[in-house]
Order: sequence, then C-alpha cells, then structure tokens
Amino acid sequence: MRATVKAHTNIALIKYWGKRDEQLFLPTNNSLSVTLDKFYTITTVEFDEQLKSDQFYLNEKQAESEETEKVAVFLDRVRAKANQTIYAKVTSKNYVPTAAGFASSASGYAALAAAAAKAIGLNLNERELSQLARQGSGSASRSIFGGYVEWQKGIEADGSDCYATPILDKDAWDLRVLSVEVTTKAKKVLSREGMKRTVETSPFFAGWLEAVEEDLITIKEALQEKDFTKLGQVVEANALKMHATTLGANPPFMYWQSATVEVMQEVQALRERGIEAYFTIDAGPNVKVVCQPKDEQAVQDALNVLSVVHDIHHCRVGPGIMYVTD
Ligand code: 2P0
Repeated sequence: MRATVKAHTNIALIKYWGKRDEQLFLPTNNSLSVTLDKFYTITTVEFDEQLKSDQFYLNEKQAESEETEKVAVFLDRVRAKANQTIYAKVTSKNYVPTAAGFASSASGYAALAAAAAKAIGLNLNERELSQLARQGSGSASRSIFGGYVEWQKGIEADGSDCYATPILDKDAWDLRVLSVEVTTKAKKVLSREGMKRTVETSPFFAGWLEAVEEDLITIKEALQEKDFTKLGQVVEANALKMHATTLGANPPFMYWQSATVEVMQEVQALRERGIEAYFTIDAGPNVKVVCQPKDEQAVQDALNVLSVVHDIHHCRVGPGIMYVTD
C-alpha cells in the first residue's frame, strides 16, 4: 500500500482566477497552462494499519499541524472513494524554489493525488486523477499532464465535468519560460484569499470573465498555428487583465512591486529592440517571461542587468506525472 509519484509544477498562460464552488474547487473560467520541467515534487504515500492518524513529512521535517490537517482532509477524500479508513504516512520533497513564486501546491497535490490513489488501490485514469488533484488545489488539476494543458471549468454542480485535458504534447512546441525572481518587500495576499475577494467585491470581475473566453480562443489558435506572436500577446494581456481585477476589489490589493514593473517594462523594451518576449505574473511579485529558444540568451542578458533581479531560473516544457519505483 505504498506508491511514489513525481509531478511538475505549471504556469498558467491563461489564468485561473475565481471559484464558483470553494469546497469542490470549481473555477469560474477555463484556464490554460504549460507544465515546466525544472520544478517538481516527489511524494510517497504509505497506508499503514498501525497508524492512529495521518503523518506528513515535508522536505525531511514533520510538517506543521495546519499543513498536515490539509493533507489529512485530502486523504479523507481518497479514503472515502476507496471505502477505507486506514491512515497514511506522506513524505514529500519539493524541488520548487518558493522564493521564485511558484505555487508548490500544483505539483504537490498532483503528486499526492496520484500517489495516494495508487497506494490505496484505486485504479484512476488521468482525468479522474485531475479531478482528485483539483480538490487539493485548483492548479494541481493541470499538473497531472505534461505539455500544454486546459482545465475545463465544467457546468455541473458536483464537478463531474471539471478536469484538465492535454491540448498539445510537450515536444510539439519548444518554448522557454524564464522565472525571474525579484527583490521583495511586502507580504502577499494568498491567491486563495485574493481570488475570493475579487469574485465577491471587484466590479471588474465580470469584465474578466467576458474577456477570458476570447483569450482562450486566441491562445488555442496560437497553439494550433504555433504562432508565437499571437500566443505571447494574449498571454501578457491575460495576465494584465487578471491583475486589473485586484485593483477593483474591496479592500483593493496588488501583487506587483516596483521591481515587478521594472521587469515588465524591460520585457516590453526588449520587444522594441526586436527580441520577442512576453511576461506573465501570478499571485506574487515575480515575473515569468516566455520566449523562443533562439532568444533565451538575449532575454537573460537583458534581465540580468537589472539590479532588482535576484535570480533567473530557466524552464522548458515539462512532462506529466510519473510513477517512481522505490
Ligand atoms: C493559475 N493561480 O492559474 C492562477 C493564476 C494564481 C494566479 O492557481 O485555492 O493555489 O488552491 O485552488 O491553485 C494559484 O492558486 O489556488 C493559481 P487554490 P491555487 O495558476
């Protein structure tokens, strides 16, 4: 009753921003991501009759009780599916630089879902795993798959039609994502809290929902045609629209810092110099820059000059979940 899974993190090119059901993690809109090869989580789940409660070890230390409780709640879903009551020991290692602003929850819950399901003897396909991972963290639904992935919001109240599907294989289009870590000061509003506040209070949220439909059509065309300009333009514009909703929230908030804006402006200046790169930003101050392989070095050189840039991580398109034999 033991299994180990490796899952990679992903970056949304069209953002997940808003839930229609917080318990089931059902989103208000479809999102589209690319899985990244550089950052991942490896998780082992072992169900054991001897245990009196679930145990969670993260990066070789016993996790805090709050995190262990979240994992236990997730395992309750797995146990309910399998008609079991047995507790588990979960050992997880994150190869995700938290300072780089990548949510380890995406790779974390994708790995946990697949390892727990396998260990308890549930024979779930990838679609079912995506639905399960979603109930730990929304973006984890996309990390089951490699390459370019769309998460379908679905319309059913029970989430039965809400899962991710692969759109384009990882080897179909070699794009690069530079994760640009900037100097940070402010505390951030957690994405879960930020999206809730935006849904409930921002008058711009209705505009976001309308715009995202169009952006999804555009990006899927770009992926089909491998049209990088089309892709980059819609990626950057979509991120800006997501962030615009936060300014209308009550109380208002913003994820950008001055360093964030400096990087954004440098990316735009690069384009004026003929180097095609586009940015996207998640619920934090760091910036991810998307470019083609031929321009990766030039983008890196330009960003490295900025004093606000701490570190740059280079990512390629990554694979879906993998079962690891001990
Ligand atoms: C995304 N983000 O599509 C968006 C863009 C942040 C900005 O998914 O509440 O950790 O666990 O479902 O998945 C980060 O939020 O949120 C996120 P929950 P999650 O990647």
